[in-house]
Amino acid sequence: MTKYQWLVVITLIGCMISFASCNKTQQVKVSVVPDAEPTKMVEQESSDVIPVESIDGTVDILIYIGKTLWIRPEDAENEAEMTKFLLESESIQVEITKSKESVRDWMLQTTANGVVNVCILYGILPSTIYPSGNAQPDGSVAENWIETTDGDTILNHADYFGYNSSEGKANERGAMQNLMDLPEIEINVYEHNIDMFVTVEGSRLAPSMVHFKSDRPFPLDQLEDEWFAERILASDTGNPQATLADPVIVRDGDRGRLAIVFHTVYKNDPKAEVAAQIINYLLTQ
Ligand SMILES: [Ca+2]
Ligand SMILES: [Ca+2]
Ligand SMILES: [Ca+2]
Repeated sequence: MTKYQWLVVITLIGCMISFASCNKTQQVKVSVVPDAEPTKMVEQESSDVIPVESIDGTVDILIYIGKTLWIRPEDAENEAEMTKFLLESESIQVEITKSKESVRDWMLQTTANGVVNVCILYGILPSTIYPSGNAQPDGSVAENWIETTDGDTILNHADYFGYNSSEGKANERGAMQNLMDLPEIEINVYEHNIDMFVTVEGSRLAPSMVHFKSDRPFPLDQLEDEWFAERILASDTGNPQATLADPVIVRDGDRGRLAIVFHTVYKNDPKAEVAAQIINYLLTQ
């Protein structure tokens, strides 16, 4: 064969190989998840939840119930369903997930997207957004999420925000300290049943608020730098001049927020109603 013929043969073989391998990947994709990225498919298969979830940046509110503490999983699921129902009646897009990977993917898509997003947790911080044992004190997915002027908000129910991770080592006090960049801030873990009296603002903003006993109220007197209490719904005094508050929305200047809502041990608080009322407030700011 001439040099030219050899070239043609080699090119033809090359085309056949690339065509065959291309077909092969496409077949695999179609048989599992039609429009997912290959890397995503692997994660979804290894996850213990629903194989396909339609959670993307168009979802306003994401509720994570994969693991919970100080609230039974079935109770968290009921509260989550009720929260979703209440918000959807206001045309707010809400999804519930048990997948910590979905929480991470959604956070990455909703970081600095110009919209207020809220992530609801029940006493467990997914390790996908804040690596367990405080392995990433700065720059975690969750920290980046609350550092933009979107005003994105992590709303935590039940156990101490961030104290426990979805797996691996507990974060204890470190998570809240690192996420807020306030190295000293801590919630008193030795006291329980602290009376929280509804403030005027609390009953206006969340009509479902009633007097209750908090187990981990937020220490208002430890806020520093640009962090401030944006809304105090209940406090140890019943007015905004207080040292402890729950529920409370705290905000980092004009950036993101944390909302502590019923930090209580296995108590039947109106979590869903108050969360929905707070979110209605946040989304109209
Ligand atoms: Ca956002
Ligand atoms: Ca940090
Ligand atoms: Ca920071």
